[in-house]
Amino acid sequence: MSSATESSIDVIVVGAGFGGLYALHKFREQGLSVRVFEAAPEVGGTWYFNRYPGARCDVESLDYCYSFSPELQQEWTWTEKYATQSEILDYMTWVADKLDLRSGITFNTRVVSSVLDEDTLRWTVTTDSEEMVTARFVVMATGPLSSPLTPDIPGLDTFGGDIYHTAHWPHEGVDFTGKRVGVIGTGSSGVQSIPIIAEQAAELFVFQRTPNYSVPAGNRPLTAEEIAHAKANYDERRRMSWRSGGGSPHVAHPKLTMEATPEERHAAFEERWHLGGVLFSKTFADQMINIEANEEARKFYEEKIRAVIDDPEVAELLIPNDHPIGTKRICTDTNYFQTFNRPNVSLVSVRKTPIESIDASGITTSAKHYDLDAIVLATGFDAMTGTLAKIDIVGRSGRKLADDWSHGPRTYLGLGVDGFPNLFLVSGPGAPAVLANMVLHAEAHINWICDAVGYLDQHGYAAIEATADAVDTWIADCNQRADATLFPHANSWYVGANVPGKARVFMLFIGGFATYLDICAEVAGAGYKGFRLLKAS
Ligand code: N01
Repeated sequence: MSSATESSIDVIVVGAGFGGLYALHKFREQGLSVRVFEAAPEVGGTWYFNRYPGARCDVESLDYCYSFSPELQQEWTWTEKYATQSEILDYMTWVADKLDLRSGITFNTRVVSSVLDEDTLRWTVTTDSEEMVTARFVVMATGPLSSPLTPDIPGLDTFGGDIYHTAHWPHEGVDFTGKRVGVIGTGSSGVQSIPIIAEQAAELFVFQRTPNYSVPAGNRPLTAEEIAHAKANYDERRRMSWRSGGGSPHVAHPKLTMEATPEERHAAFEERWHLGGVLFSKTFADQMINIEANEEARKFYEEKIRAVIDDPEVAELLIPNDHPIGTKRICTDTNYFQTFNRPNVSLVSVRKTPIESIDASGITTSAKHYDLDAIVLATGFDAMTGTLAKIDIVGRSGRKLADDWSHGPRTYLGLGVDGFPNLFLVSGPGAPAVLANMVLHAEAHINWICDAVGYLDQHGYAAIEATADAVDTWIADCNQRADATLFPHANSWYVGANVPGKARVFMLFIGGFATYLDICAEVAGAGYKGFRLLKAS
């Protein structure tokens, strides 16, 4: 690599999404030299790439934004209950400009490797533009859902029309007017984009393998009064979010599901239904633990969905029957099920009639051929570990992170890995991550990492490294907590089931956001219990 340039700094951050942007700001405030590498030409991370029609966040906009700066919180005004991708991206670019973050970010640059020098305990990071930078600390803010999956369907590359992936949507948008469109995939991305595509397309064929639970967002513009009230009470809203199970200011019903009367239960489900979206799975505290409780939620759900689908046979296909409700992330939609009442929309169960191949003119299932002008792949991600696996991360004794994780990711607190001193993960496996509000989660992780770095500096240490024992214990704890819930019953991306050959491991800490934060604080307060603190040699 003769053209490589080399320099040396304190911190390298990979990724300029919510985590990376805050890391840059926070490390700078701490007086450290820091650089961010971002593959995209702009900030935003997942919100830069996932701009398919209908893309919105399923966490309320008033909660899905930075809490660290009261000034930012007061100055920005969200327009809708659930923000669109473009509004979130506007917010992130606004924050980047306001905090002068762009000067610290190298865009259009992908990190290809990160290699530890065991003698100096420094990392050398190499990019696809052949730049090499060494740093004391590397922070992987690479995002849990940033490695899109393209299905291995024979003939996909022979298709004569246009192929789009929801996670790589063209920036100029796509006009499907008059087109015959096929959408493969009915997870959150499919569920959000299908209603909008249906409004444009001449004909839309939805190729569904597994039906998903989806709860209407109940999205609407925020009123001036709501915004004023939220801004006046942000401290309390945030306090509740930090102490919650998922990083939002909503608490479960005070009774357990079966302790409530049928009327109380119905009223509680109805209230959550109107709140909209993913939090339906937290109506009652025991809903994800007790199958009887879960079944109550599922029955309520089924009634709601059957009521809006005209054709009972189509309803039968759209209602999941293979996993407890909430054990895969509940989708958040606007008119998803109603879309199947449209005369130009057909549901194709590829469970019943599998896709066999794609040719120049369309998709062939075991039953028939569908002539198409465009195919949309809403086929998801190699979640949690996919992006990290693409970076050649080499720690002690030449050990590669990807090899160490071949039987499932191994971390301590989702923050550190044994054998990889001074390498930090943001919202990585072993943390609540996607089970919580990802903005607050990223803030919590960056705060913890910055405090740890400050502690090392104050006490004359060169490095911090999770011990193998702490990792083993943490993973065992994560597994034990997961096994006590209904989550492992589903073939979800939480367990890697959507990626052929991926180790089946529940990759998240499911004990709740507040509990997790308490554990992280306790670890730090005890002088970084479970980590080795190393002096420079
Ligand atoms: O991906 P998914 P996603 N043939 O993996 C199907 C977040 N998110 O991008 O279930 C046919 O959920 C696959 O079928 P099956 C959110 O956390 C949030 O939609 O494997 N079908 C499934 O239906 C979410 O959970 C928001 O049988 C194939 C679909 O593709 C996560 O991202 C919005 C197939 C993939 O669904 C991932 O969501 C968007 C094949 N060969 C995303 N391969 C919000 O904030 C795959 N499928 C609202």
